[in-house]
Amino acid sequence: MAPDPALELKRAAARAAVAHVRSGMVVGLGTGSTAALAVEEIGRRQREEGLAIVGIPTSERTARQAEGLGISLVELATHPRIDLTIDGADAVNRGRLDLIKGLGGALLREKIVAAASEAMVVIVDQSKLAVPFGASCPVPVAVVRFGWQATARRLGELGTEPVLRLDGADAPYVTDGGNLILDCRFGGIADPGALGTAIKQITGVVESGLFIDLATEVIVASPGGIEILRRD
Ligand code: A5P
Repeated sequence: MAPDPALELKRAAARAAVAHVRSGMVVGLGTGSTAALAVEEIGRRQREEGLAIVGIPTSERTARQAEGLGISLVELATHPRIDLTIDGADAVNRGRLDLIKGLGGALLREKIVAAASEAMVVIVDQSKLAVPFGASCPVPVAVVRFGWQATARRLGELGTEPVLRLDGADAPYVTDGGNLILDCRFGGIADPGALGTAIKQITGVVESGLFIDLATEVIVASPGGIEILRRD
């Protein structure tokens, strides 16, 4: 089969991210198709270069992939300080490096792992840099099941029409942590930090997919090559 150029670019970005990984590190393992390429590359380096790390997965899906590759997994309880997390994103705010994450449903564990990390390297393709920030995708919000309709109404007061995420069988999508997800479109987001705070203040909200001040580097796979973005 002919190689897919877009996939090869993402693979190159994943390799650039995994180049930051050194033996002895505790590494946060992200979720999504792009993060999976980084996990694959860590597996390759373990096999071919003797890289020795332990990983903390951000989802059950990633845990299964990592285990299949022979990557040792540990828990935050025993390894509360993560050296580096490598993850994907659904949208990136160039300059500030704010992110929207959670279209893959793992935003809560992803944010807990990112917040415990010394550095967070994010891998995306160019489409994730669409402007204005937030116009291209909803902000996923994890909410507790109890009274989710009331939580959705309160979120609506922030100027969005929350949509309950469904799984393939038209039942509510349930996260690894047992929560529901409301996808909230805000259009362009002028002040992501203020919006993230406002969402978080609503009772019933567990976490929002707005990641503020967490990414330290974004590696963009674009047709022109790999572009590295750092915070202004
Ligand atoms: C998972 O919950 C998300 O935050 C992913 O990081 C995000 O959806 C990016 O996924 P892709 O790399 O598959 O686009």
